[in-house]
Amino acid sequence: MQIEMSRRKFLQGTVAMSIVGGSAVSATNLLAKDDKVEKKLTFTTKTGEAKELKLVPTLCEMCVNKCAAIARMEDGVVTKLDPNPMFPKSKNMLCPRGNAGIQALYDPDRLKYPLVRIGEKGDGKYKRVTWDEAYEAILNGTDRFKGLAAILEEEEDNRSTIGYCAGEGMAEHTYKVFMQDKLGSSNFVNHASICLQTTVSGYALTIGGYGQADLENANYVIMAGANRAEAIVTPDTMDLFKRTKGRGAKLIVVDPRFTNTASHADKWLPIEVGTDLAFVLALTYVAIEENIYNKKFVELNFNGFEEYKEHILTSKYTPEWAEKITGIRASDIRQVARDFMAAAPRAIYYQGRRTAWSKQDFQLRRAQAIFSAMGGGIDREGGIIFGKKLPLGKHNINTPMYDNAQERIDKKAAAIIGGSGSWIGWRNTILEEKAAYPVRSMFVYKQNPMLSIPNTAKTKQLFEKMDLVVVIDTMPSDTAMMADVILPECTYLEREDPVKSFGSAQPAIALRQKVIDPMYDTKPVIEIIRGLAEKVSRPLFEITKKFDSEVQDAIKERGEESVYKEDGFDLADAFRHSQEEINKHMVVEKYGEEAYKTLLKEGVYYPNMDKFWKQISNNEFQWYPKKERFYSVVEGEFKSDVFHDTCVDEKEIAVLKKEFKTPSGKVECVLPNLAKRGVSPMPSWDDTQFTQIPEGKFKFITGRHAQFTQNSSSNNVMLLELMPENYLWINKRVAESKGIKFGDNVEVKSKVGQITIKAYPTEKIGPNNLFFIHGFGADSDGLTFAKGNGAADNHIIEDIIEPVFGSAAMHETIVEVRKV
Ligand SMILES: Nc1nc2c(c(=O)[nH]1)N[C@H]1C(S)=C(S)[C@@H](COP(=O)(O)OP(=O)(O)OC[C@H]3O[C@@H](n4cnc5c(=O)[nH]c(N)nc54)[C@H](O)[C@@H]3O)O[C@H]1N2
Ligand SMILES: Nc1nc2c(c(=O)[nH]1)N[C@H]1C(S)=C(S)[C@@H](COP(=O)(O)OP(=O)(O)OC[C@H]3O[C@@H](n4cnc5c(=O)[nH]c(N)nc54)[C@H](O)[C@@H]3O)O[C@H]1N2
Ligand code: SF4
Ligand SMILES: [Mo]
Repeated sequence: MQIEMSRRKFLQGTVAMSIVGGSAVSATNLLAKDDKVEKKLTFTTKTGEAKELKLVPTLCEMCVNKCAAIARMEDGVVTKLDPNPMFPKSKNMLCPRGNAGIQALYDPDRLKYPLVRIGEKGDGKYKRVTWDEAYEAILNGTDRFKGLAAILEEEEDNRSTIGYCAGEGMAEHTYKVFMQDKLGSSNFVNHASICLQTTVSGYALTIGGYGQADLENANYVIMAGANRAEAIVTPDTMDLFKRTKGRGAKLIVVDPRFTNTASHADKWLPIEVGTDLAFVLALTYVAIEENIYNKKFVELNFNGFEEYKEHILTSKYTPEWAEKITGIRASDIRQVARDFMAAAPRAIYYQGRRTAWSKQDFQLRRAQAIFSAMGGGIDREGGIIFGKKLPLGKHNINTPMYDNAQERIDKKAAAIIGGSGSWIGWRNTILEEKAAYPVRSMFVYKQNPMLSIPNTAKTKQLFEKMDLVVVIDTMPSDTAMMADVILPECTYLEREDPVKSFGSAQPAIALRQKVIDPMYDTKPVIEIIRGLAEKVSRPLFEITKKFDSEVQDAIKERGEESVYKEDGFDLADAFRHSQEEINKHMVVEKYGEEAYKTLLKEGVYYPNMDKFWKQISNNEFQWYPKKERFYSVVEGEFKSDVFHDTCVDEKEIAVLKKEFKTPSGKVECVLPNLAKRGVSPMPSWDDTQFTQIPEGKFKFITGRHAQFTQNSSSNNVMLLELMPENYLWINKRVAESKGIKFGDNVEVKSKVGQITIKAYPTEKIGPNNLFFIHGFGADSDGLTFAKGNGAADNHIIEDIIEPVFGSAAMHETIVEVRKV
């Protein structure tokens, strides 16, 4: 109650007021006061009355989309964020979270200084230290924990003993360069295996790339389990609703919940959770049986279609068969298949985004890709397109070789483990002591695994087991509370990040520039790493010298200094240049000085922007004239070599395609190499991989809300005012039968945990499922506004993995519910 009141008071003022309010209401042991900052906090201003006004183009980092924004600075305070109309990806849009990005900067609970643990792990007791003291603690430990030097000495220079993870972000690569290329660890996990690994890989192996759904030009869209109205993805969200509003495109939504996207659809098909594969196989059956697919396109572009056709027909994947599994009427399935093919090639089975659903997810994505391609809507207007990516200049790195570093530990966790691994498989391999060697340290950058990986109890155990945990974050997250050393990064508005090229039919380069100097004692990750590299480089090289016979031989031949410098063991050499210098070099090398100037001024650059870009009406723009866009075919063969902004490492996809020998330019119906790994070479339904729901229980599902980003924005008071906590969606009749009313406290329990949450009885979910929004229920004492709001789903979601890529299967957990 206390918090509720202060929250309201907090929001009464202007943005600048909220800075003042923020300092008044925050008081935890993490939030020691800083005199210099206090002076800044007494500053008040109102938009429009400032002496000095500065507009700085930047890129939003409130979620993965990276919309272009313009920050308004008034007398040194960021007072507003507006959309930047120059960027074709975000199309002059900033969502509510983008607007509230200002509060990421002025959040009173922000991490302000480097901190070193002085209490027990998890109890939140930290000491403020200087950056050098923090680096010293990482290198040599304290009386509470071990440092890198001792760990690497004991592990005889096996660099892979230092595990590391990262959330999606523009500087993820910089961090990876340090941890992997320079420090030498192979043990990396990131968001792919808890997000989009199955769909990106499924599409890459089937049609050559994940591509982009050209929703702006499609006439028929099947959106199954993708919630574009609430889980915002640019430009898809804007393109889709621009078309569906004017009824220019027909939208079919398949989702066990009546989402806001479903409310904009022509048809909502509620589906039994985990059965989409049966739905798609039946759509394929209808298209084949009724001979309504695009034969010319299939003939030109498919490999193995006859075999697939045979497989679909002999397996009898009929709509009647699928009805029993999916709960969707056979007549609806027939209608959707017919309408889809009638609208094709301007018809798309949307690829999906967070596809960490069920054990059959990879085959589902393959089946979707094949069905979509059967309409011919690949690499042409209104289909799935590959477009173009504008190249950037190169920035070379001198990478050392460590003879004793071993390969990653989770290779056996699933059939195909790529460079970003299986988060759950990796964690469980360590906990079950199945790894070939111990992983003893964990570096965490911009990720909150305590709340984002299924089965929080196990993630906690992982951090407890580690000798050294280092967390680089902007907020005292639940994960930061498990750290030995916390390194505070400044927020995105306080730094320039690596320049980025965004591929699409309308490609562009965009730059996140620094809007305001870093507040408190925070810095960008590149500077954090530079300092750490300078500190640890020599002492860790001493350990390599001791255990690495290759290095010993090289030293005998060429002398120590030559090996240290020339072979890349100087870990700081990759970070000598500032981010600004690197960005300038990467743009100027390819496009010249003028292009770089345009990029600084507008935040966006693409060739011919000055000629192509036009404002058409108040909120309508042209980025590229239609004939200048990059669609590569109208008829004939397609090219699928171009990668998209999928936040999965492009190199990894290239390795995958090579490994599975998918000749570029063909739709691959059959992948014989999959069989060698025990995976079906063609999409087929496997009953044994389907989780039945026992009587009286429910299958739990998870998902997003338009105003929050995963676990990133849970302390943002601007957003919390819109929705302070999450509620359990429970079918109205089920709730009635259990005597559960709106707002009642209920307990939801699974095999791995239990949570308490308030109930929201609704018709928008069927009787077999329960749902609540992901991203609530934080437990960190440092988060004044987020702590204890609603419940965290990963406390109850089981750590079940999808067997092909080791992705999380987040919708396979059986739960029970009772009123408490
Ligand atoms: N506002 C907002 N926007 C975001 C994000 C955010 O956190 N907040 N996050 C970004 C990120 S990282 C991602 S990956 C994307 C996620 O984008 P989406 O994948 O579109 O969104 P989700 O809400 O995670 O899940 C989609 C839907 O799957 C449904 N579903 C569950 N089980 C099944 C099933 O078996 N079959 C079918 N057909 N549907 C099922 C759920 O009810 C849910 O509505 O959003 C991005 N955009
Ligand atoms: N149950 C369930 N689990 C899920 C999902 C779900 O829907 N349900 N969604 C899944 C999906 S799609 C994804 S992508 C993942 C996302 O999971 P994560 O990759 O863990 O991402 P977030 O939860 O957004 O947490 C990001 C962390 O980075 C910090 N941060 C934000 N900005 C910065 C910055 O500029 N610098 C630094 N250093 N830190 C910063 C935030 O404070 C936060 O602690 O979660 C997955 N897990
Ligand atoms: S969708 Fe919203 S939160 Fe995500 S980058 Fe764009 S404005 Fe920011
Ligand atoms: Mo995601």
